[in-house]
Amino acid sequence: MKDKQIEKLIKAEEGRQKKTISLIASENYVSADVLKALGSKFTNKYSEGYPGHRYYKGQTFTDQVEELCRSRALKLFKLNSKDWAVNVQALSGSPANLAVYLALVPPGGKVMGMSLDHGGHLTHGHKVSATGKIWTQVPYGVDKNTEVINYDEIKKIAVAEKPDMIIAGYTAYPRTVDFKKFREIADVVVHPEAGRRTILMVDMSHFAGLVAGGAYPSPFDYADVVTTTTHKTLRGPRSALIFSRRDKTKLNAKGNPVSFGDLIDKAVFPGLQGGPHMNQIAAVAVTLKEASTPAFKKYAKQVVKNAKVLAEELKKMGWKIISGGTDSHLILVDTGKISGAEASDRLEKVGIIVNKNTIPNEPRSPMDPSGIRLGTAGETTRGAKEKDMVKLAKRIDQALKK
Ligand code: DSN
Repeated sequence: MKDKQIEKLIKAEEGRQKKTISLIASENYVSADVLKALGSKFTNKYSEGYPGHRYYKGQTFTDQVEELCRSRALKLFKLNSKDWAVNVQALSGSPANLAVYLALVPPGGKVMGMSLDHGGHLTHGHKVSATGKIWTQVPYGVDKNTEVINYDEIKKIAVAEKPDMIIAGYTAYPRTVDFKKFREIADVVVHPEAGRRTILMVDMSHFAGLVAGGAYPSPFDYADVVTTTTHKTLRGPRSALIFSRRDKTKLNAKGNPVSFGDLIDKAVFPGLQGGPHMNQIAAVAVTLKEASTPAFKKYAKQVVKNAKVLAEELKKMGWKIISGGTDSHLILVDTGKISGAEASDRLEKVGIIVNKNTIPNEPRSPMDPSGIRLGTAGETTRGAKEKDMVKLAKRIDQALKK
């Protein structure tokens, strides 16, 4: 590289990644092919619009890349293009969620999402996010005693509040989600004025790779809309996908039905974004092909096995694991006498990178919370197995107890 300052920083970051263990649940290590696509000359191209309907000329290959990305996305999750639409242009998870609400929920409408301290995401209607300013969050949480989702409680809130949309799928919830129960809850809430029931959106950003690999329940049989980032368990570049059922429609100003997919496409572009990042879309396409291999299935299963062992080992050492364990790649640890901030500092000093995290009914603040979140997606990519998790638990315990 001619720019020696940036070259030096890239090398330094490569060295940092090599020398440390990342247990950040939303991180992973992409393949050389994904990096190659990201660094490709598709970055030079402006492609506002969608395949076949662009504003600038020169789109022969961008159209092919975007079509391939869409068809691979549908195929990976066993979806039929007659029944499902997919948008691959959202730049990342937050704009993807924002686009869905812009498309489907009127300003001021209610989005029912899990509160931040219980494991929900900022874009599930938290007040500091645009999603909590434009729309009204109806928060729900986990059960006080079991720390898992209590579907009866959620139903009660939904019936009382009549949200326009219910969001399932979280950022710091380690357990599986019963999407069928969420569907039943959404179906109970009727909006006669709109001629439909409450929309069910699943944000599967954290566990998309596990769904692809058959290691976590799929939301597609029950959700109307599914959003996901592509860089967590799915192991791709930073980007997002938005899936929507073609038979779901909303009436436009003239009273004609418009499909969710068309409304979402319009909300992404021109509603929120300009030109899509075609190099990113090419890299997502590479990711989706990689995730459809038998090796990826094995990987996804190993991610969950590793997380279960790590959680069990930490439990044996006396650490309180929120909800008592995990069914996914993610573990939430109550760090007890020390704060999550102190715990993450101590772990960084011994080369283990984690994030501080709120725990359900957080008594402290998000900047200085009571827990840490651990994830096994990255280390499993690097080949870690159960025995490595036993060793890792010991290192974590030593750093936190000293
Ligand atoms: N920052 C991501 C995570 O860590 O879960 C979500 O936006």
